[in-house]
Amino acid sequence: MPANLPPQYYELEREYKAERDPHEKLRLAQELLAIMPKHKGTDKLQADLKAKISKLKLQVEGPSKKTHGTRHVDARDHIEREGAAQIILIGPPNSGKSTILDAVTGARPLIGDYPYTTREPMAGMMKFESVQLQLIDTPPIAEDYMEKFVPPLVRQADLVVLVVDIATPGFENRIAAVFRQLEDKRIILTPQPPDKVDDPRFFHKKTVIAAHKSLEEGAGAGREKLNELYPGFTIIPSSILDDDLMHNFKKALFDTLGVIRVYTKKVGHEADFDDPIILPIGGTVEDAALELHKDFLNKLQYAKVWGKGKFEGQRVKNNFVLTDGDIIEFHI
Ligand SMILES: Nc1nc2c(ncn2[C@@H]2O[C@H](COP(=O)(O)OP(=O)(O)OP(=O)(O)O)[C@@H](O)[C@H]2O)c(=O)[nH]1
Ligand SMILES: [Mg+2]
Repeated sequence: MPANLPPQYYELEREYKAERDPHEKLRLAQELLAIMPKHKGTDKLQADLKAKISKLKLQVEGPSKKTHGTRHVDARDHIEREGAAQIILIGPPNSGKSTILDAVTGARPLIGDYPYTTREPMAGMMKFESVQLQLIDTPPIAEDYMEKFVPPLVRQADLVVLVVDIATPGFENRIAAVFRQLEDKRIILTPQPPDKVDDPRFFHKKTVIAAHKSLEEGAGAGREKLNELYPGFTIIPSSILDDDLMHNFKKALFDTLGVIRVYTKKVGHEADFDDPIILPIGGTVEDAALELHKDFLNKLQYAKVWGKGKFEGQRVKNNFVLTDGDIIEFHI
């Protein structure tokens, strides 16, 4: 099976190969692993890379680490993905990023009515219906300030949420600073990454904008301005003052990810609605089988599917396209 690696992978790999400093090389290897698509075609590549990472770790964290002048590896520039997707909250100071993490996950970040409260990244899990999504809160980005570990975290995430306080005047400049800072690090925040990238040195990151504090005075005008300035972007209103709005916010994030939930069912049993298989939109029976286990597909005789607009228990081929909420029964 072909590896189908994105162009950014090759660019990062080039940097990795040219790098001589083991600390930096380790960081790049971890980043390569994080952005590598995980499927059967990349199994060997993943294994090779993991072996290299172990070696580099030994080199970096072994006896040599006591040598004077060696740089410390920054563990903050990589957070292991958990759940169906990794979503990163970024934005200007005091916009409400930590408050959102606090409101929708079990994580308890520091919240302050002053800028630069958050100094370290923090992850939390957000449950939307049957799906667990990982959210990462980050320190702010401003004209003259961005922590070094923020760009690598942005590159690894599946989705960026740019949190903007639309009730406080002057947010246009504060958002522009976020775009600019990341562009300086060759990251383009975009509503929809292009299929074909002209310059592979640039990462295009799928981004939505959270129009936060949207129940405050002046937020209406702010929202209009935001629509005008960023017409192509999905803009999601949010405010921690309204539970319904936060529910819609979660749903909008899930919808933006473009994934479907497929529930499995054993022959003669009810479907398991607690732990769905998560697939991209357009995912097939074959993809679902591969998600379960890579050997599973070889053993698969046929599958039956239940779902909206289908015959109940319809017997389907491996290339059958599944839709959100389908139930699948594998026969091996
Ligand atoms: N009115 C209102 N205030 C909010 C809302 N969300 C957050 N706040 C307040 O905004 C202030 C900043 O919130 P934080 O969550 O600390 O903001 P942050 O973006 O994490 O800030 P930094 O860590 O400095 O980047 C706090 O006083 C919050 O109580 C909201 O929806 N409505
Ligand atoms: Mg914060």
